[in-house]
Amino acid sequence: MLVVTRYVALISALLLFTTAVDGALARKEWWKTTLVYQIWPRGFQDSDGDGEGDLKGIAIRLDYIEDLKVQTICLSPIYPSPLIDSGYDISNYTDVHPLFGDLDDFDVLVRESHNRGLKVILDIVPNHSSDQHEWFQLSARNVEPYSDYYIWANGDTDDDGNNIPPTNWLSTYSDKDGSAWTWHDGRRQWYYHKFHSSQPDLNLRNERVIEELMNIFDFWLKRNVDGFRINAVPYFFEDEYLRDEPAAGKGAHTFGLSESTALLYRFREHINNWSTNNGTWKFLIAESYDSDANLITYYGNDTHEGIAPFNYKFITHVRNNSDANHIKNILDSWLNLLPRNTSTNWVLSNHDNSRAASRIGLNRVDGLHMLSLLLPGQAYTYYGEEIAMLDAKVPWNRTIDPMGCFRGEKEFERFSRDPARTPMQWNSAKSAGFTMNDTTYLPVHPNYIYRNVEAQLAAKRSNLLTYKRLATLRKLPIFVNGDYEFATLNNKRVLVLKRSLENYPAYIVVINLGIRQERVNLTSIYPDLNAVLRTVVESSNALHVTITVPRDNFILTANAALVLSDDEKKETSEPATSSTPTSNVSDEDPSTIKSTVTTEGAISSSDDTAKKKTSTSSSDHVTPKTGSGTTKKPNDAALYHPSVLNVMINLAISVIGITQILAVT
Ligand SMILES: *[C@@H]1O[C@H](CO)[C@@H](O)[C@H](O)[C@H]1NC(C)=O
Ligand SMILES: *[C@@H]1O[C@H](CO)[C@@H](O)[C@H](O)[C@H]1NC(C)=O
Ligand SMILES: *[C@@H]1O[C@H](CO)[C@@H](O)[C@H](O)[C@H]1NC(C)=O
Ligand SMILES: *[C@@H]1O[C@H](CO)[C@@H](O)[C@H](O)[C@H]1NC(C)=O
Ligand SMILES: *[C@@H]1O[C@H](CO)[C@@H](O)[C@H](O)[C@H]1NC(C)=O
Ligand SMILES: *[C@@H]1O[C@H](CO)[C@@H](O)[C@H](O)[C@H]1NC(C)=O
Ligand SMILES: *[C@@H]1O[C@H](CO)[C@@H](O)[C@H](O)[C@H]1NC(C)=O
Ligand SMILES: *[C@@H]1O[C@H](CO)[C@@H](O)[C@H](O)[C@H]1NC(C)=O
Ligand SMILES: *[C@@H]1O[C@H](CO)[C@@H](O)[C@H](O)[C@H]1NC(C)=O
Ligand SMILES: *[C@@H]1O[C@H](CO)[C@@H](O)[C@H](O)[C@H]1NC(C)=O
Ligand SMILES: CC(=O)N[C@H]1CO[C@H](CO)[C@@H](O)[C@@H]1O
Ligand SMILES: [Ca+2]
Ligand SMILES: [Ca+2]
Repeated sequence: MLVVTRYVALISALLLFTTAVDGALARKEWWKTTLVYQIWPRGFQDSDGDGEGDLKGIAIRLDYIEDLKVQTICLSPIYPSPLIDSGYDISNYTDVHPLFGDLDDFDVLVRESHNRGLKVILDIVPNHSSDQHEWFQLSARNVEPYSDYYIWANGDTDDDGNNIPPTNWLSTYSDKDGSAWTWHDGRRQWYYHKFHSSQPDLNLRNERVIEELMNIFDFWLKRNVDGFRINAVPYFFEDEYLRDEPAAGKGAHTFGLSESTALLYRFREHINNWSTNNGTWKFLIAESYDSDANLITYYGNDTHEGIAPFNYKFITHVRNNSDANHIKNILDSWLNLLPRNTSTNWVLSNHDNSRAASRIGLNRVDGLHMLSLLLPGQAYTYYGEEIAMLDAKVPWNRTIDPMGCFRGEKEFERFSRDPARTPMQWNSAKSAGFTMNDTTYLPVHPNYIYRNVEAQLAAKRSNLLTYKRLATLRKLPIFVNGDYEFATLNNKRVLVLKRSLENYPAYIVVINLGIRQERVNLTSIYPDLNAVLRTVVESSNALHVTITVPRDNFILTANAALVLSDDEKKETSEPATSSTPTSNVSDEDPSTIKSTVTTEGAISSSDDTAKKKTSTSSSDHVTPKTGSGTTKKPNDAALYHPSVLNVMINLAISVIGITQILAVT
């Protein structure tokens, strides 16, 4: 097994495209390493008791958001909408949905956020509007200048004289045979909609439409928003000549066209102009699940600055059975693709996908946060991820997501995104503290009784407390500007991330991705570290944690993870401190139970740990950095004199991988 430890340096003082236009003005790229909290407005906090979240509710929770140490909030759509696609069907881009409040509420939210040093960014949907938008209503009646605002076409007739759609293009929201074209009786033409039939695609080849979009940016920039998330980029353009796709639904003529990238460059230029004129720098990010090659073009070319794409590798490539090598390779290969002087971002989950705790494993959430928050670049947290909220079971008769509704009662569960959009779990009171109402817009996950913010703040260890420590830690210069390096140990079961910066002690993240305990020896990969490392942050599934660990011998139980620092003086080997917080085993994740069974009783104290060590060497597989074969260690404990063993007992760390520590009161 050959382990290649790549060493890629990211340049810290990033001055992108410093052109003559903005050369005089120092660009403040505050967003480069910002920690963004994505809020789903309907599900976050209700302020008026109607069972739906709103802007005043978000404002009420700003203390919490500030305390999380996040720096930016990103709001999913807040605009007027028939809410067929939860607000991604916009009927007016320059107003607020009455359900969420009004523009005054928005201004208050922005002001109060700014008072706390929080930035606010909005989700903009340039690909399509709602069919309730005035533009579409006028377009459907052929009123100028709107007649060409959408994608209209005549289509054909079949042998029986029925109208048939102009092309074989398919819609995402329909069943598998669903055409992306809908016949409009009024205009007697077909209109194109990649998503729901109530979401007609805008004609982005029409310069007036582009102008409208630029005006929309300006409208919100004037209201002091700090930037935008540009939604659904690869769907912007379709084949101008309306040609059939060779394979229907594969997107050859409807997905990832280079014109979509070129439009991003225009958005960037427009907003840079605004920034230059107003002396304030804005944040832009592009949402896309396109190919790596296309995503890289979003960053820009030699003449045009672009808009960084979301890095969705954790969502698209990491699963509950991903081992350390897999994750290392996925992350390394993405990082190695990045153009010079650019940075990336890390996203574990969002409103379109199963929640990280359900998709990758409840017990792995803290380890994943150690990666996403401590890797270079921006990090994104989807509301509730910080308490490891799980997908909820939403019954058919409560399902509202069109992707679920379209599939029918038998299949909806495989497609509906509602399970990841349920109300935030604040406390154990009625409706999880989300609302005073017994009825909520989607059902509350029944585990809110113990999985909630209040309980996790009160607990000795919790996902939330671990998250907050990581969010604080990531502001250190080493995480902002340092180099990074991945390694794997113990036959791919342990993933290691090292961050380093000249004149700073290194930080090492060690994650056990396996379901059994691992004895870790970092010496083979990092022989130059101090013999004793300081424990900086531990995952919440830790029961017993010591202040320091020996570099060459510590134990991580199933799915446990640690952030270690090399700043410990060699002589100050603190005695082990043990703690036994109240704990319980959750019954909600099968993998949890499995790992509990694996380690239960095996390690309940440091003594047991050491005994375990003397009795087994089975987990002691270390892959040396330069070696070409797995070195199986001899039964090392036998090599130690009893007094040496005692010292090791004191230093040994045993992180018990039972489950989350829950304060059930
Ligand atoms: C509670 O929520 C339901 C459903 O959203 C709504 O019909 C009802 O009016 C709400 N109750 C109050 C007091 O607002
Ligand atoms: C959007 O709403 C604002 C405020 O109500 C209104 O002035 C504007 O005309 C609306 N725009 C469209 C396109 O409907
Ligand atoms: C960069 O992309 C834009 C938009 O596609 C294009 O007009 C321009 O020629 C490209 N520049 C270079 C150097 O390729
Ligand atoms: C940005 O400003 C420059 C210089 O004033 C101008 O030439 C260019 O057209 C502007 N671009 C956009 C997209 O508004
Ligand atoms: C910012 O600059 C734009 C031009 O790019 C201008 O239209 C706008 O009014 C300016 N906004 C403020 C608040 O000065
Ligand atoms: C990258 O950034 C460095 C340091 O800011 C600068 O010297 C270099 O010219 C930049 N390279 C490119 C390709 O922009
Ligand atoms: C949904 O169906 C369940 C039975 O499966 C029923 O108990 C419940 O009342 C229904 N809810 C609504 C809102 O119709
Ligand atoms: C740790 O690994 C190093 C280098 O591979 C080895 O020399 C040392 O004996 C190991 N220590 C333990 C306690 O296994
Ligand atoms: C753990 O949960 C069980 C029921 O699930 C309960 O009976 C027991 O008292 C709990 N233990 C602790 C320590 O909270
Ligand atoms: C992993 O996920 C798959 C579905 O993707 C599921 O069937 C399986 O039970 C999960 N395994 C564990 C251990 O959670
Ligand atoms: C990640 C994201 O924003 N996805 C959105 C793309 O656009 C569709 C259609 O509006 C939405 O449903 C998705 O949520
Ligand atoms: Ca409300
Ligand atoms: Ca489109």
